[in-house]
Amino acid sequence: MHEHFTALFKRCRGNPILTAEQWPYPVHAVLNPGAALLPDGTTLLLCRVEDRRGISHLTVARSPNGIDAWTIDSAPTFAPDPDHYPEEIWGIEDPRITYMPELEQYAIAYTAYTKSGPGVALALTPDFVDFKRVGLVMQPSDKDAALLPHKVGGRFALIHRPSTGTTSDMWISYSPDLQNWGGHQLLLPARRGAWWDANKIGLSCPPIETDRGWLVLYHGVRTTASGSLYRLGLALLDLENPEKGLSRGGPWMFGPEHPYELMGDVPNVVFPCGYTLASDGDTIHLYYGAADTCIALATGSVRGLLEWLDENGTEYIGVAGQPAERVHA
Ligand code: BMA
Repeated sequence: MHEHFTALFKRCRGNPILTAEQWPYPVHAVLNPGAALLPDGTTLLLCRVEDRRGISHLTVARSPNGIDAWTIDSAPTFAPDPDHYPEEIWGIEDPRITYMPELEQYAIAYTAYTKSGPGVALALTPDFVDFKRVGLVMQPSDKDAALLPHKVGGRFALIHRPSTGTTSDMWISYSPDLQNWGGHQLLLPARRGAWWDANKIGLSCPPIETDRGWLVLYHGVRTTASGSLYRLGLALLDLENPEKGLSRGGPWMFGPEHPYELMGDVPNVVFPCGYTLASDGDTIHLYYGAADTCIALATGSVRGLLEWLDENGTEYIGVAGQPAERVHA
């Protein structure tokens, strides 16, 4: 198992690559960044920044190689606006970025921390300078959302993670206009019992489009006597109909191991919200929050992930919409 960890994703030697100390203004922690590779080759991270009140905003960091030499915006790039969007009263968190060719804009799905708990909000931007909010699209409790880059059956598709109290599973919903959402279907249920991904899972970075299907990295939360363990798993969804699951990994494939992942505000957390794909079409740079304190990078490959899933995946039974109990005992 351990071999697979190191073979699948290789941590950057410079980890953590971004910390609060590097910020141009006083902040408490930087974590859980969304990522985009801009047309000029610049890697852009939209970092969640927690201030010294506990409220989060988003700030852009840019690097020519995606590893170091980061230039960080000198003030919050995208800040909560509770006067106009009351759902952002307690901050905005954990952005996932999807470039939408049809809109010629980047769509950002983020958590709006409302007085009733976390909900999913959307915003659009052509350049990460001007942002236009769509508003709250999924009411609390819901989070861990990303848009697919193309319409499915003529509608936009959003993966998200509503919580029912007893279980937190991944769902997919559809919209003609990004504002009105329906057609809700269970996409990937949390497992049960002793599993590493029992009871609570959520999308990590936006799904990765491959010729074999949508490669989905998700986090599983194991509740223990001394807190939660956040680890990563893999699933593959049909390209044409993402509701159809093709394969799901048994074991987790990446988990907290290094000191910066094991110690911090929330120990034992690796939490990716973004990746970039290199021009070879295969190399993945996965950006993740470590222990809710700093930002780290690990590098993997699409081919490697698919091969791992061939070895470690099980065909997953049925199509979304079935009760979780019947899909995974
Ligand atoms: C989740 C989110 C993430 C966070 C993680 C670990 O529920 O709040 O922002 O990184 O918990 O604390």
